[in-house]
Amino acid sequence: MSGNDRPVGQPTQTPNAPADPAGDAVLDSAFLRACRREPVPHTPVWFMRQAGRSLPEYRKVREGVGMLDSCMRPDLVAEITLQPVRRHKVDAAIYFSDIVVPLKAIGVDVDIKPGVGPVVEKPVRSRADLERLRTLEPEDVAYVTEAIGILTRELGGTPLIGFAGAPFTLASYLVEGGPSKNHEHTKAMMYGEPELWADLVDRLADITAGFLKVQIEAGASAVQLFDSWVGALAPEDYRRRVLPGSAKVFEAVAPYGVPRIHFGVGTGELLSLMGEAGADVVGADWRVPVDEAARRVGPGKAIQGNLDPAVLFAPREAVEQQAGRILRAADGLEGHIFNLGHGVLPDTDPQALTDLVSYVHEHTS
Ligand code: 1CP
Repeated sequence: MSGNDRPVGQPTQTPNAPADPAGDAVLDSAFLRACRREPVPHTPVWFMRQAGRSLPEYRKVREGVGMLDSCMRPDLVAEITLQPVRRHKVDAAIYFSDIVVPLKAIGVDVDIKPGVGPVVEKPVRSRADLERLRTLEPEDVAYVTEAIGILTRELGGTPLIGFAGAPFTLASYLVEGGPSKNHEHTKAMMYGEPELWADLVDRLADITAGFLKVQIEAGASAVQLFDSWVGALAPEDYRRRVLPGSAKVFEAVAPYGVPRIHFGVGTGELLSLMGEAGADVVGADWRVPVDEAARRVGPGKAIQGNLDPAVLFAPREAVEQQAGRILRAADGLEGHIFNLGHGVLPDTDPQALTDLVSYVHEHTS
């Protein structure tokens, strides 16, 4: 916009940089400041899986709409993403989607079955199966670009976190054909056909990087790579067989300069390697205190976490006691983002989440 056609009352800061108050507020938000390990007005809070199952307003708008169908409807995605921001006053929104959306977008026969999770009709077990996984093009997920366009307008100064599943966790669903406790087929491929495994991880890294780039280019201010099930691995296997793929994803999005968060469950022994993969922020579950997590991750990275989501079923005083313990452990850390140690459980009382946000804000400002 040139100086002449600028609407009255919207002065620019400099002739070549039109004022973007919402964009400036996002950059200066407590969440992004904490990711950059800068001083914050209060500890920022958001919750993994904050959009969705625990909210009555979510269940209402999802009535009669399949999970993956809902992810492809920009109006619905925007509404569901905004719901927890309106209700809980969290410091960041997380884009409503699922880790299998990019797989669906490239033609994988995956569906999300209620009460089960992602189910893949024909699991990936051979090289021919791997060849079916093509590269993701931005046109494959045009609805993501459209939804993020709506969201960046509606969110004002609240940052939007984009996300994707990391290669190991995606591979687990693809190879097993659905949720798995022991990841036996996945590990059988990893140890029995190491070249096929390496190629699968590499292909998934490209798909994931492509999906994150679409979200960042559309306006996401940070990204989280969910490697939810990678805690099933020993450090040496993670280093050799998984880290290269996750590192490729982080490297691909590095030029955008947005904070990159890396999270997995049961990853106490992997925290330093997960940081090494290239994240700016490392998420920890509740099994390792945040100060110890920071020590394991090493300097130069912020820490996210880590209240056990089951604690939210205890009375308010007990929740505050446990949250207080985390805030004391985080006192003195260079960057701390308060979160749960894993996603919000479906039967969580939404009021417990709203109260927790106020507690963290009040006790850190
Ligand atoms: O705030 C939000 O809820 C954002 C949306 C979101 C996210 C971040 C959904 C919607 N899924 C995810 C990520 C996701 N999906 C992960 C990584 C995060 C984590 O570890 O929790 C994983 C592992 C999945 C896979 C998945 N999708 C599962 C887990 C199954 C298993 O292996 O045990 C399930 C149940 C789903 C379905 C799903 N995804 C999202 C929702 C709201 C649902 C429930 C289905 C529904 O409401 O119909």
